[in-house]
Amino acid sequence: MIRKISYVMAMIILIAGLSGCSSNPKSENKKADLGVPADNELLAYFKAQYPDREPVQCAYEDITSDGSKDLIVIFENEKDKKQMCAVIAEENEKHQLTEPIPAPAENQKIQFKDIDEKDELEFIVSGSKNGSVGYAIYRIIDNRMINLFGEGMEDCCD
Ligand SMILES: [Ca+2]
Ligand SMILES: [Ca+2]
Repeated sequence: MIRKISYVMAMIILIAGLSGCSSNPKSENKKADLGVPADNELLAYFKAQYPDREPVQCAYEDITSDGSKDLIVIFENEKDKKQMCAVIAEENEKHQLTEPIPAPAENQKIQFKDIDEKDELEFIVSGSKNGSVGYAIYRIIDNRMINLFGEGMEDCCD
């Protein structure tokens, strides 16, 4: 009798294990690459400050010319609109967040380029919305993300 019960138990465990494997959700892998490791310190800071904002694309580089790397985050806000801001790394984790500005709705890409070959490193944000593409070059000035030059951003941003 005991042997029969343990046999049934073993079968149940085996079946549960198999079905567990086959029904493993594949959506876990669907999440696009953020551009930085999930344990990035500034990304963690951003998420802690704004749990309602879902990062979709990030880039990690020193954009304030002070030797510490900062983080640019394109995210989806509470209203499902894409926005972006920068997390400026400061000592003692007193990081500064720039005011969010509109970001491209789809195919967001962030590239770094020192366009004037001096001072702060500039960055280019590009993307699209319903087939309209746009890009703009930004620089951090007084803790704000300033659009220096661009084309079509109003058509591709949310
Ligand atoms: Ca910096
Ligand atoms: Ca520069």
